[in-house]
Amino acid sequence: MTTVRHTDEHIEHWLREGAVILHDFFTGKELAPVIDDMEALYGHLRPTDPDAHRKFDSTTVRAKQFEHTQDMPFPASPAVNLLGLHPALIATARAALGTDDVRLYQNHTWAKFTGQTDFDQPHHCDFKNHTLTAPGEQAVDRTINFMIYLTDVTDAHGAIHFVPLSSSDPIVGDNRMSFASKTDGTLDRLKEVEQSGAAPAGSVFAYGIDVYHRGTNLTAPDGHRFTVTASYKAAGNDQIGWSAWPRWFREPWELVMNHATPEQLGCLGVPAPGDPFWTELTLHRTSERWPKMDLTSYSAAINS
Ligand SMILES: O=C(O)CCC(=O)C(=O)O
Ligand SMILES: [Fe+2]
Repeated sequence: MTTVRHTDEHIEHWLREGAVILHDFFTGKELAPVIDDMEALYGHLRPTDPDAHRKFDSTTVRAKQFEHTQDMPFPASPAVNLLGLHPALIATARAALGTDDVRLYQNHTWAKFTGQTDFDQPHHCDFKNHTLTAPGEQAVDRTINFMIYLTDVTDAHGAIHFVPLSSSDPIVGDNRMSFASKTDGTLDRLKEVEQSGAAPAGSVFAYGIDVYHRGTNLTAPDGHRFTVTASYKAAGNDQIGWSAWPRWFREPWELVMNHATPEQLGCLGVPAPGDPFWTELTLHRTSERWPKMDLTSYSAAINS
């Protein structure tokens, strides 16, 4: 298994266009336990009515779109908890952001079922709930947001639609409203040039918070779309936020803490082996908190 699964062309494309599809990023073997986890988390929520996809309740659309999302840690197996921290994703985030010191600041699972609601969205940029200002211009100020496809995502399975920057710039220019305006024609013009992010399971759609995109509806009868979203920023980029990981301390963090490598934990803000944070006392207190966490490399770095 190689750690680097992106090419220089992928990174150049992402930097230039703000979005790129990475095909065949994860293997079926890697996804299988994650799909089992998703079934355990969401499978029972599948609509039972075979005609459900014809009976949307249009009054509750927006809230219902997000009904089956959860933030890490997920009460399932380590597989789904560690997918967004896969070393190959970390490598792609590092290359895209131009720094080795990256942080995972958002990680959620999302199950969408045909008929659950109408998943159609207007074109928008995600910076609205990732920062209080606007997307930064330098690579290090940007974020890379990975949507990992656990299931085949065709247009009938609600593929994300997006507008590469070279197509949106002539339409919006310097303006970057979170939601494209319906009244001045911007929304329609973006839709005219949008591309589909449809791709098979194992693909990853990588985009930035400055890219116009929208969710689309699932129309395949009995269809479902399972995704994991993992978003990275450069360490020290305090503008960007979503999750404060320790906030949900009652959730099953042992699924992450007992199974993640120091590299993966570093993406959650845990200091690397050799960092002055690690002393005999902090090691002792951490092992008291997480008795099954492997602290060997942290302790070895103190004693070396
Ligand atoms: O799930 C999708 O395809 C896109 C959803 C989206 O863009 C959003 O909720 O911000
Ligand atoms: Fe979005």
